[in-house]
Amino acid sequence: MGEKCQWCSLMCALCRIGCYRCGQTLCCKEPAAPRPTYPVIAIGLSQAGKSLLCALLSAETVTDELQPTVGFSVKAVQLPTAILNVKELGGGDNVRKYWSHYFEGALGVVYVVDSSSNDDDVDLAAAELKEALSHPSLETLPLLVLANKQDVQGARSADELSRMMGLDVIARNREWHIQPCSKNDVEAARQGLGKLVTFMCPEKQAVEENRI
Ligand SMILES: Nc1nc2c(ncn2[C@@H]2O[C@H](COP(=O)(O)OP(=O)(O)OP(=O)(O)O)[C@@H](O)[C@H]2O)c(=O)[nH]1
Ligand SMILES: [Mg+2]
Repeated sequence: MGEKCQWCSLMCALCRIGCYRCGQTLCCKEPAAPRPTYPVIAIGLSQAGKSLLCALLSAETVTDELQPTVGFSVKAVQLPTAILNVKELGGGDNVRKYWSHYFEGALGVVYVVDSSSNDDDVDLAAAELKEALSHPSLETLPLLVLANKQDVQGARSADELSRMMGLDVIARNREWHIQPCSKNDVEAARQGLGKLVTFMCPEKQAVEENRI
């Protein structure tokens, strides 16, 4: 073997050792800590956009026209520091009276409102939220209100919706946040859910603020 070839073989061997060591270092890295899972319920009047948001947040492709939810549907939403098992309850006039059957075990409440709906529907949405939050299973749980359908012309801002619904009164004695979002801005909804996580687990607050 010529002197050059011997030199090449030596270099290759050194490279292989280097790669092996790198690999070892990578392998020896601590595995990422498992993320906690929180069960939350998502409620709101029919057509507020709960199913679409839940599908988009759980990275599902939505191809067909959505049907009103009958009973409930559960989707896992991945966040940087937690996984939310979101149980969406159908919001139709005939099914809202059954909401309370599904409240037990929830650690947080997501309330979706169609920000483009008329005054009467906003009032109805506020009344239904007030009633739901008075249930013993939800009495102290943190609340995220998603002011959805911000893409619709004339949609109310989150502040306006909050004032109209009287959220500061309805949600007093609990931590709450209102987040504008739409099917075109699902990341905003994801940020809102991140905030809800910080309410459910305050020590996550610092981490979440840096990572979401
Ligand atoms: N323009 C617009 N339309 C939306 C948005 N979100 C949902 N929609 C539409 O609103 C309709 C109702 O959406 P759903 O997600 O089925 O509403 P829901 O709250 O789950 O309704 P129920 O299951 O009956 O309680 C569908 O036609 C959606 O495509 C949005 O952000 N903007
Ligand atoms: Mg639905």
